[in-house]
Amino acid sequence: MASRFIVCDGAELARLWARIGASEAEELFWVPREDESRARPPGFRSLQGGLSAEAFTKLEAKEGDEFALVTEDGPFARAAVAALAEAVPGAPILVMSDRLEAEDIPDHPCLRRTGLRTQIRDDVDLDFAHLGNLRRVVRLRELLGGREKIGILLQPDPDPDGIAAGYALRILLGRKAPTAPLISFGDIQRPENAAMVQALGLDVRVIAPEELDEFDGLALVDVQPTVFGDQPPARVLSVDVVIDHHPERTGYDAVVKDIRTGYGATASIMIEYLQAAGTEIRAKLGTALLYGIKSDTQLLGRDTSSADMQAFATVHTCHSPALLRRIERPALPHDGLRALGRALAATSVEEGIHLLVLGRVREDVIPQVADLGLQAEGAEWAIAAGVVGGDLVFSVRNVGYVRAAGEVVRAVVEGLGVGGGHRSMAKGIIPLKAFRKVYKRADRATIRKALLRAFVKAIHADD
Ligand SMILES: [Mn+2]
Repeated sequence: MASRFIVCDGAELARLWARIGASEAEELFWVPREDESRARPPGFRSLQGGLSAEAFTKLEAKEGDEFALVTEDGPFARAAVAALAEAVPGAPILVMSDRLEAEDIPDHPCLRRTGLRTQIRDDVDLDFAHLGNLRRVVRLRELLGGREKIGILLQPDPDPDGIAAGYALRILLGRKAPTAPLISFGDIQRPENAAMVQALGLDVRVIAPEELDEFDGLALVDVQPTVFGDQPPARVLSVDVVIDHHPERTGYDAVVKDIRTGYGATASIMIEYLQAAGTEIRAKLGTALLYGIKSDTQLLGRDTSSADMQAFATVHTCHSPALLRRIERPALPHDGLRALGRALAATSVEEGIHLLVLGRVREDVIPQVADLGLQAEGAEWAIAAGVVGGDLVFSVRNVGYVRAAGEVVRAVVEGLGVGGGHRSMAKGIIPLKAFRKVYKRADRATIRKALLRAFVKAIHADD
């Protein structure tokens, strides 16, 4: 267990600290002022030898321990930071003061300033959490700073959370795409996600495992090495960095590992890093991160922690609503709109189901039409279907208090194709070949009839 060492300047500040409510994991020290040597505040030990490197060395701090300096005095802060930096190089320091400014405090790689008299216990814990994030950022920058080319590896078929978190890591490292590209073993499949990278002007490069040799640094974001099949490439089993929120896996080595399974999104971890490092979050990055959290947590619903809420609130203040709209509502091609017009002309809601059959369309039109379809009066279910390549593809939405969409779609495609999803959103794909085998033809009228019947049956399966 890591310890926190609190060093207070004089009895008055020590008593103030005691009022804030010291926690048990903290070791409390005070440095008496000239006339105070007898007034030891209860619970505090005096720092033997004053503000010297020897005094701090005697505390025997371990890797991961943290320090807080509680003072309003410039010379005290300077002496303490210098002595600490000498005794425990790189140890994280929180300077708590209402009077000291940045220029009162010497440069230190892992130091954070915060207020004092306005603090309550929760603030202090939050400040230490920020300090812990800063320590990780310092470590990441130390580790990767000198590398020529760092691969930021995402899961195959990268999702918005992975893309946003990878992009955030690149910004955090002060890099650009050529020296820290986003890479993946498999291309982006979902049209919504392709729309995201396009709107953001990002690029995810698909590489073969052999191509990892061109990188002298490797960071995995939103994924862990053993996800890449039973026998992942040797290069990914020993990596520099893993930052993820999925259940922790074993069987690999990472120099820096930060896995927070309680978080709904890796983007939330990255937002904490950016904040702790004081890195400006510009609109493009803010929008990517906001969309990453939103999509991984289904707008702060599923698997959301208070950390995700905080992170979401942080990026909400710096995102671009226009850019977010472009990601969530990508431009519809005109022939897609005409197909929608034809489908709407014959619209009808039967047994709460609003089914729109579009004919041949670009794939990203289909989910957008399904969203729109649910707005029809009386609709509990909306299904948008279209032909993409050699497949019949359909997106499904429901109002949320009916049978789960994913379950229904799995029942509909059983024996014909693939499909799945969540409570209120799902997607299915049936190869036209398989469809024709059963229904003889695959014209719009046949598709409409077949899907409607299959959905009515699946929705009312247990009634
Ligand atoms: Mn994720």
